[in-house]
Amino acid sequence: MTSEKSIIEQLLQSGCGEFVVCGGARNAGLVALLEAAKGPKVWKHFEERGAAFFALGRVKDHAQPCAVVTTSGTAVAECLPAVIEAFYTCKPLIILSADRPAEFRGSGAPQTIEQEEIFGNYAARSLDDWDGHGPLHLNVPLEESEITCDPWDAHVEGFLAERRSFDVRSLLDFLDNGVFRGLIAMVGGLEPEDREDVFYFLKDLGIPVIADINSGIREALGDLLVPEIAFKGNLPGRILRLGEVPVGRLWRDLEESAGTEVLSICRNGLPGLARESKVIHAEVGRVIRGLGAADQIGDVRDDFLKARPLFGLIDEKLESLPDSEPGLVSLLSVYATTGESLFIGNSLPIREWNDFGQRETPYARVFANRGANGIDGQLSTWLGATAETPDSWGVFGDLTALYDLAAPAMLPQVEQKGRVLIVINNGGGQIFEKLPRLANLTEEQRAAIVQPQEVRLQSWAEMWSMDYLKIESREDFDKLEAGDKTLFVELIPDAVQSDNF
Ligand SMILES: Cc1ncc(C[n+]2csc(CCOP(=O)(O)OP(=O)(O)O)c2C)c(N)n1
Repeated sequence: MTSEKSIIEQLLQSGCGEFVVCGGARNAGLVALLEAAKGPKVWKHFEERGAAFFALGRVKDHAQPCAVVTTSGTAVAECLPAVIEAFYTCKPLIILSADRPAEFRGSGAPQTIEQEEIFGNYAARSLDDWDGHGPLHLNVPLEESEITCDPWDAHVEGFLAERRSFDVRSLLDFLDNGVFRGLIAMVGGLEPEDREDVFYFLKDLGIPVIADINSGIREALGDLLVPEIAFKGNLPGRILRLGEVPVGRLWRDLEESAGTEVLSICRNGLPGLARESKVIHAEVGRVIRGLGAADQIGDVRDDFLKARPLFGLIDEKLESLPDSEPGLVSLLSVYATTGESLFIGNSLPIREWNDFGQRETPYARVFANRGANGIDGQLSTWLGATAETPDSWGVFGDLTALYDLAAPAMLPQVEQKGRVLIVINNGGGQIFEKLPRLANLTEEQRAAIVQPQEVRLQSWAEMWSMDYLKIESREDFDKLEAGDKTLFVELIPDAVQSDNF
């Protein structure tokens, strides 16, 4: 038991105060010790993939490390998707895996796999090599000795990730000569602590802004906000990207638009484009503070003049097709302002919220999982990120929800008051129906990509003791009322209206 205890103590000293423990014999000593410890918070889950995403959600919530504790074998491998997501979003997710003793390696003995480097370059492999800006994997070979442990006081130290150094010169240059060809900002997902700095910076610059819902500042931007569609085929000379890679189509089109210079300021230091562009690798808020006051640049190409009327056209369309998917998402965006937090799972709902969501009332807290754009583990991440937050709203596509069907197993451990889980059940991966590239495929070929499905999810809601509401039209929203138990809303858009939209 001494090696188990010392490894847990090292994690506590590194600022890890929460653990998600999964069942197994090899890790039973670690689990028993954590259960007996006074101090750390311990969550329990039977399914390691969901557990790792839930732990990632905990990291998102309080910006402190959280560890998943697994047994040996494929249990460790189940954590890979969450580790990858944590890598691209620089989150201190820790995987503590029990392994069989060294002499078992390569033996093919039961539940013995090659665990040591299983996460490749995605995770640091010792506390000494870990800077706190991404995942850490501690793989501990353990004997299966008898377990005895008494209650013990475990002290959790504060967590501090290493500070990155950066140079603001490239940002200064970017905001200086050359802006006469137009400068706009594209704001992707932002960390909560970066939002205020970004908001005031953009106000000072006075430039047009395309902001994703998970930036957390979209609705506060007022007149600076412009719809992405205004720039299709009409790109400015420069784009300043702040935060995570923007979700919309326009960013992808930039790949082919060498005439537009791009500067990204982001935590993971990755350009998000395969073509030439510049990057400042640091926390966005710190870079902006490092710049000091920013001079007004304004709208040098009259983009506001051209872009703003488009909002009016969008609103007219929403009025005329109220039960289309955009119509229902638009109304949902109004109802969701009553929540304490909002999580949007996959690409299409994020794009729809960006384009059609209400633009007046900021949401209290907004989250998404956009590091690797996976549709896996989304519900689990949401539950982790809002485990202690009442009135939490989460919005997901149907395939995204079907991917994480066991996630509600965590509901009894998390805050359920006012919780609203919304699945937009449009019968498969409708994002692919919008890809021009697929327009010439046969029905069968398209079906293999869209994966249409016809399941209704009411019985899933019953299985996990959630309340259930089906919304098929604007009027059905009158019945939407959150209670003490999680409310599951199955939102089924009118397919014909959606097509017309
Ligand atoms: C793990 C994973 N597998 C596959 C994909 C590719 N993918 C992106 S969106 C999508 C469809 C999502 O469908 P749904 O959740 O129903 O949302 P919709 O597009 O209909 O809003 C798929 C399969 C992915 N991003 N992640």
